[in-house]
Formats: sequence, structure tokens, C-alpha cells
Amino acid sequence: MDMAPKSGERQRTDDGDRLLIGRGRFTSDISLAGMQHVAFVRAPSGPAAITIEAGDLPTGAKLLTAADLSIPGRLAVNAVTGGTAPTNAPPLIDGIAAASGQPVALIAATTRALAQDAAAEVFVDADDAGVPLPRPATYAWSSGDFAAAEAVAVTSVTASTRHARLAPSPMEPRAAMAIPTPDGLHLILPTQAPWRTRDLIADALGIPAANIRVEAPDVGGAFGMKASPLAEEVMLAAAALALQTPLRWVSDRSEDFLAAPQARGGSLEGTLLLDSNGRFLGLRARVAMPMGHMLTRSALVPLWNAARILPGPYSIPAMDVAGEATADHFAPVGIYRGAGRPEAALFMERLVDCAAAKIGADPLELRRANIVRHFPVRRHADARLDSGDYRALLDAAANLSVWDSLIAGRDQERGTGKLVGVGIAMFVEPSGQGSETARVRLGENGEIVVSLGSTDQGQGRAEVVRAFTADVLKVPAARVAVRLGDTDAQHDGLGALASRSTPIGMPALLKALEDFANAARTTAARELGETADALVLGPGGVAGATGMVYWARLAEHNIDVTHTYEAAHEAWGSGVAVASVEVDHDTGTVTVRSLFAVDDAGTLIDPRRASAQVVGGSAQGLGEALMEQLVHDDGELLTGSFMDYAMPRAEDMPPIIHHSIETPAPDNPIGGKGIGEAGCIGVPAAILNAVHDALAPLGVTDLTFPLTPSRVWDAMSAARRSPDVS
Ligand code: SMO
Repeated sequence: MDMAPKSGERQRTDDGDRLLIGRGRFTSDISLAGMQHVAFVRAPSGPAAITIEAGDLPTGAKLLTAADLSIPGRLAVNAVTGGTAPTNAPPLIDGIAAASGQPVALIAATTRALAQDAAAEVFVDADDAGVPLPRPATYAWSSGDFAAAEAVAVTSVTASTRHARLAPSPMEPRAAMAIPTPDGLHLILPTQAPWRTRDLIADALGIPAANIRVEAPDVGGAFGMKASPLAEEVMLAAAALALQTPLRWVSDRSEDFLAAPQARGGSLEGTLLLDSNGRFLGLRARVAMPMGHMLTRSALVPLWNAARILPGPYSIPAMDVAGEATADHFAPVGIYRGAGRPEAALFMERLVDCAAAKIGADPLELRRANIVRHFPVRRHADARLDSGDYRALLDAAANLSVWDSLIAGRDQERGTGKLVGVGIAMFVEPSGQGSETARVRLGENGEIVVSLGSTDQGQGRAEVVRAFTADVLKVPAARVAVRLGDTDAQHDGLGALASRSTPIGMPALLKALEDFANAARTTAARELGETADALVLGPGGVAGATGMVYWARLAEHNIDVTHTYEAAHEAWGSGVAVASVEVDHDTGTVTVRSLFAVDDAGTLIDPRRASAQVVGGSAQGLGEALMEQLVHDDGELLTGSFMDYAMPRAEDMPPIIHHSIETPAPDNPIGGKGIGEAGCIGVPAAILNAVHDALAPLGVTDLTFPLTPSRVWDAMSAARRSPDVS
């Protein structure tokens, strides 16, 4: 039975303003009687052999080192690239730090200020020492015959693209609260994946997962940074168990810069081969990704994603892709909105533009000539593009941006000496594999209590779940109580990652709602003496020809269903971004004048929130392209605050004009695909192409992120000095 309402038919509920007006309940808002505050003692440099001298700690502060904490296990790593995943060292090793900022001990104290002061007082002596790092992860995948393609190719272009290392910087920093319970622990923390966090921490502590409850209250943004726990969460949990005292740690911004999972930092290089008609024949790509000094659960995901996504939306018969992720002595690199998708798109779209320039083709037309037209498409690394209409995407992008006049306008302005450019980028967004779980039950007052593994980080998932439930069951939204992000609400689940909440999470919810509706009808049918098929759900209860059983009455029965939905195939969203830019002659400052985005996320559940995702992701993409960059020097982080690390502000954002097309995903009952990462994937590539286009008259090539004024100005100056350019 297909009960899913079509997009646009849904009730609209909105408590998003709750967060804007300060009604959120974040981890740092929660306190308990007797709770103590934690601050971490961190390595002053790394790699180093560490000696800790507590000295005279203030009254009310207690130091806990590795000797005081029982952490017998390790944090497991997801071996997505195949083979054996590199393994982590234990979260806390006595006497060793692989990176500056690594937590080596903790202080528990009666106030946060006291804990922080005491942590600063602890003397940590660091002796230069070799500290072993996780070994690299590698892979190589191929399909078709690249050497044969090379032999017949008429045109060959090369490109290399590099991503600065980024600080994900959600508005709410990391935080965690650990409360001892009679048989284990209750953890309250901002996490995208409560069930995964429960299991990882249970393994590290060597206690059964069933004895840990993980609860995510409101989460102030996550972006992948809060996907999985690191040493701090494990140490906090171990300390709460050791002290049998509730403990809370709230990171500050500089601490997050230093020690929270970082992002990107990868580079790609390779070659695209074309025949005499401008058809793509072959692609060779070499992918390199940093991992940091320890591995987050998903450390290998960007490497895997970048490789399996290539060649993006294009049809290329011969592929030769290899890559390597290597460890280093800085903070761990995790997944970050896009997680390999932006890397694949930037490299591929740069190559396509280089090819267009070399053969004198229109960038949009060259793309149109090479896109995938028939689905599904099977590729290397088990990638399988399920659906899409890439021609319609390009047509919509051309219409939305008024491409022809955009190009004509650029040429006219160029004639007056302005450095203006237009860039286009296509991309695909694989939207997750595996399963998700939902539970629907009738509460004691007849309220419909819904939980789902897909969590809410401020993007409004809870309200989407509420409205969807109300629509499917044909009850008022006010009757629906939503519980997300709590392992106590349902035994199994995963979380909000990898654009999976719509294509995998919402089908789980739909199936659970259908099961619930059937159970409610069956129960009501017994009371009414009618057949279940003839009954209908409604605002008051379940109605038949002879009467109605009210929800409150049905609540006397234990109607409680759980459904785990397993995705048969991965849904692949897709899109096009167009950027129009101007580069200042004298300063190299890049101004993005406008952004156009066309997305195909399949059937949209909430078009307004889908657009909002694209706007937010585009801001992050613009930040990566133009200004964001973590700088390390001699083992130290130089960009430890927002004084040194530039985030885009409202004034940096151009108008974003967004349009959706809807090609339903054929393999899930919602028809939905992911869109949460889209803006971050297409926009950086469109901006990089636009800036190259703007500087093409000067002969500038090979710009890399971030496109800061000084870097762009240097490239312009070098090109002006070059004898090759008149
Ligand atoms: S980068 Mo996402 O939270 O999988």
C-alpha cells in the first residue's frame, strides 16, 4: 500500500523558531545536582613523550590520568575502502601524545572555571619522541581499459585540485555529560548518531551496549563533526564511572579548533581523455586524503566516496582510480558535509572545464554531450547510480541562470576590462546505504509517539517527522509526539549521516506508520465487530460503518510497532551549480555576484526545508572556496580562533536562486534522495571554475583553495609577468 502523500500535500508544522528564540535545550543547558565539570589536560606539542605533574591542585579539583581510568578497548574504524581498516591506538595512552591538543588527562571540579584553571595549571612536559601513527589506507579501482583509451585519445587534459584543511565549526561546540546509573551510564551529548555512539563507547569501555543510554538533546549543528565519539567522550564516560559522579564537559571554541575533528585537506590529480568529437574516453585519478593522528569512525569515508563517485554524472568507459589516506600529527580528520563528494566534484568539474577550454567548447554543451542518460549505471567500487535526469538538470540550470545572457554579459564586461567569470559544476550525491529503524506506538493518553534513528541537528527533522506522521495517519500534528536521538526510545537505529535521513530514514518511518495503521485498524475492528479493511484512521480515532474507537480508548491496547527498513539500493541525488564572479584587479578579491542551484533530490518531502539545506550548504561551500583554512606550522595550530580562521558572514553571501526538479528514486517508497550536502558539493567547484574563467584573459591556471585575495593576486601578478601572456 502506498500511503505516502505527495510533496506539497503535507501539513506544515513549524517549531523551528523555538531555537531562534532561545528555547533550545542543549547539553550545556542541562545540569544535575552533584554534577562536576570537566576540563581536559592537553598535550602542549606532539608527537611527544608526556610527563604529567599535578602540582598543587586547587581545592575542589581532581586530576585523573590514564592510571585512574579504565579504558580497555579502542574506537573502531569503518573499513569502507575494503580490506583491513587501520586501527586506532587506545583513546588514552599513558605517556604518549601523537599531536598537540590531544587529551592526556582530565580535571573534574566543582565549577567549569575551576576545572579549566586547574587544567591549565597541570604541568605537561613533552619530550620530542617518535609516536607511531595509524598506517595508511590505500585502494585501487579500475574499469575499462585506460591504456587503450590513452592510445586512441585525441585530447588529453590534466588537473590537480587541493582542499584546505577546514574546521567544521557548528554553532554549538562539542560537549558531553556522563551520568552513572545503577548498571552503567547515561550519556547526554550532541551527536548525529546516538546508537553508533552507544556501541562505540561500550566497546571502548568494555561494558555491554545495553547498559548505556545515549541521548542527544537539541544539537546546534553537526556537519559530520559530531558523527562519532572521540577520546574526550570515552575519557569523560570512564571518569564518571570511576568517580560515580555526573560529569559535564563543554568544549570552548579554541578547544574545538585544536582538537575537534577537522575536515577535507585532500588533493586529487589526474587526466581526462577525449576523442575528436569531445566525448570522454577515460579518466585517471589519484586521490590523497589526510586522516590526522587518530581515526574517527568514518575517517576513510571521504577517500572512499571521492573514488567511487568519480566520474560523477558523466559516462566514461575507462577508469583508473587509486588513492591513499595517510595519518599525520594533527587533529583527526573526520567527515564533513559532503565527505568526499565535494572532492570528486571539484576535480571532475575542473577537468571538464580544462577540456572545454582546450577544445574551444562551451562548458555547458561539453557537459551535455557527456552526461549519463540511462539508469541504473553500475561502476567500479560497487557504485550504482539509480536514477536522475541530468539533461533536465542542465536545461533547468541554463534557464534559471539565463546562461546565454550570463555569458554575453560577461563578454561585454570583459570588453570594458573587468575581470568577470561564469562557472558551472555538476555533481552527484550518493545518499547512504544500509538500514534505519523507526518505532510508532500509542501513548497512554492516545498520543502517537514516534521515534526514528535519523536525528535532528537543527535542520528540522523532528518537525518533518511530525508533519509526515500526521499526514500519513490523517491525525492532527498536535497528536504526534516525536522523540529523536535517544537510544531509550528504540533499541536500534543509526543516525543522521551521509544524506541518508530522507531516503533511508523516512521509508523506515513510512513502513512503521503503515504497520501501526494496520495494527490500529485490526484492534478497532475487534471492538466494532467489523472487518479491519473497512476502517479508516482519522483525527478522533479509527472509524468504521457502525462507530468509532477513540484514540484514547485504543491506547488501552499496547499498539507498538518497530520497523527496520533496509535500502535495496543507494539513492543518488544530483545537481548543477552556476556561479558568477568578479575579481578585483588591484586586490585579487573575489566577489561572488550570484549563485544558481538546481537540485534533483527526487520526491521532496518538505520543499521549503530542502531549499534551506541548499542555502546553508552553499554558504559552507563558499567559505571553503574563498576563505576557510586551518594553518599548522611546526606541529602547532596557528588558526585557533575566529580571529585567524575566516568564516563567511551574511555580507559575503550573494543571492542564491534555487530550483528543484524531482526524479523519484525508484528503489524507496518515498522516492526521496539526499540534499543536505548538495550546496557544499557543487558550489565550490562552480566558484573555482568561475574564478578561472574570470582570470582566463590573464592566463591564470591552477588556482587552489582558499581563493584568498593574496593568493589570487599572487597568481595574477605571476601571470602578468609571464612572457607567455601578451
Ligand atoms: S559529513 Mo555527514 O554528517 O555524513
